[in-house]
Formats: sequence, structure tokens, C-alpha cells
Amino acid sequence: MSGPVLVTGAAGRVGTVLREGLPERGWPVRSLDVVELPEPRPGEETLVADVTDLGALTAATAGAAAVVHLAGVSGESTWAAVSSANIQGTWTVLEAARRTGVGRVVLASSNHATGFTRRPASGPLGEHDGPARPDTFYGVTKVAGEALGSLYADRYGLDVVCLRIGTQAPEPPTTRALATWLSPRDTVALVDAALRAPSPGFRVVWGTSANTRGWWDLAAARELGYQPQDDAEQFAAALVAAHGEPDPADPVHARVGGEFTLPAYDAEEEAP
Ligand code: 15L
Repeated sequence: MSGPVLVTGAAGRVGTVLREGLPERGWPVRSLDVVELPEPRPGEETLVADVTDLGALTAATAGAAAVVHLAGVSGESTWAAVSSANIQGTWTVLEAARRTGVGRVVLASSNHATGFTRRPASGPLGEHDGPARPDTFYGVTKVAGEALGSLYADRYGLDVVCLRIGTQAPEPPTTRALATWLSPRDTVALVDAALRAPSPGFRVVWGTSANTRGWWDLAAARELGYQPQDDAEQFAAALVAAHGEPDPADPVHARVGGEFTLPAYDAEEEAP
């Protein structure tokens, strides 16, 4: 593959990590966001566009080696806001890739596509144990994004790798994240593997670090070549001292989507 990797939503949390980390792994980056990108890196191309603008996205995708699609609303919102940015936006990215002949798209999906799944009593959850069970409108858009990826893989032959990301952050922010954390270093490693894997076709993989308390099986991600380096356990003592051991009977810990499954995340609460 030649040409830069187009990263949409490059100004966001994950995008900021990739703008730094992908070039270190040999991928030049073309960064796109709806806001002006701060501090362009040497060799980085930057673009400002709305991810639902097909003309702009087609122009931005032309000549790219692959697309890493992160843009969108990253939590619960009104149906209008989240469906436009996340479903229309993902269709736009895939359609732009098809029109320009870019063969690989890595989609940022989310654990919230399966958020109402009960945490396993023992043993890890594989991707097939996690059918669509969204916990929010946001989760529904991630299910739809995966479905669009599947369609574009089957109908048009694109390689589409969907990363069901856990909690991407510099450090695990909560005791739940002792299971769900994806470190910055492992974020880069996971996306790099999704970009490099030979002919993956359509894949859905969990995206976490190698957390001792993790409940998602990383076998499918490892099959792509992902080798996680980090484990949230190094932060466990401090988090447990501050918040107590996670109680499996607490609704936040009983379902994989955590607090997104709580009544407070009913999008009615978000409606204007
Ligand atoms: C996500 O999908 C969100 O984008 C992020 O803000 C976190 O809430 C994360 O999931 C999580 O489950 O911790």
C-alpha cells in the first residue's frame, strides 16, 4: 500500500494518539477533522471537512493507502445528532473509499454495540458471544457501522476491520476500565495490525489492552497481528483503594457497557 493513511476525527482522543503513533510505524498520515487540527506534525497533511460531506470525503480519500475512520459522536446524544454523524458519516467514508478504489477501511466501533450483554461469570467473551445488544442510540450507530462495513466488504470487496474499542485513555479512569482499558501504545499497535494484516476481509475484533481483569477474548485481534503490551492491573491498587472492588451485582459492573446501560443514559434525557 502506498500513500498516506487518511484518519478521520483526527483531532479527537484516539486520533491524537494515532497522529503521533502511526508515522512512527511507517504510516504517513492525512488527518481530517471538522475542526482545524492543532500543531500539524512534519509530513502530516491536514484537512478540515464534515465527515458527512461525500464530495469532500471523496477528495480526501483519493490517493490514500487506507482509511482509519474515527469521526463521529463518541457517546450518547440525540438520535438526530448521533445517527447523522455516525451512520451517515460511516456510509460516506465507505462510499468514498469505494469510489476512489481505496481497499481498506478500519472502523472505530465500540463495546457499546453489545453493551447490554451480561459480563461473563468466567472465561472471556468472543466476538460471536457479542451479538448486537446496543446500550444506547450511540451503540445502535456502532452496530449500523459494522453492518455497513460488512456490506461494503461482501458487495465491493473492501477489507473492513471493525475495532470494538473498550476504554481508550492514557490510564484506566474507573474500576470498570481495569477490564476495558486500551492504552495509547496498544491503540497504535491495534490500528497498525488492522492496517497490515494480509487480506483480512471483514473482521470485528475487541480492542483492549492485555488486561488481567479483561472479559473480551483478544484472539481475533491477535490473529490480525496485534500484540498488546499493557495491562490495566498496574493501576488496580490505586483505583480499588479509591473506589472499592468492583461489585458484580452493581449494574455498572454486571453488563459490559457499564454506566451506558443505566437509566441516566436514556437518550430522552438528552433530547432538547
Ligand atoms: C466508548 O465507546 C466511548 O466513546 C468512550 O467515551 C467510553 O465511554 C468507552 O466507550 C467506554 O466504554 O469506556
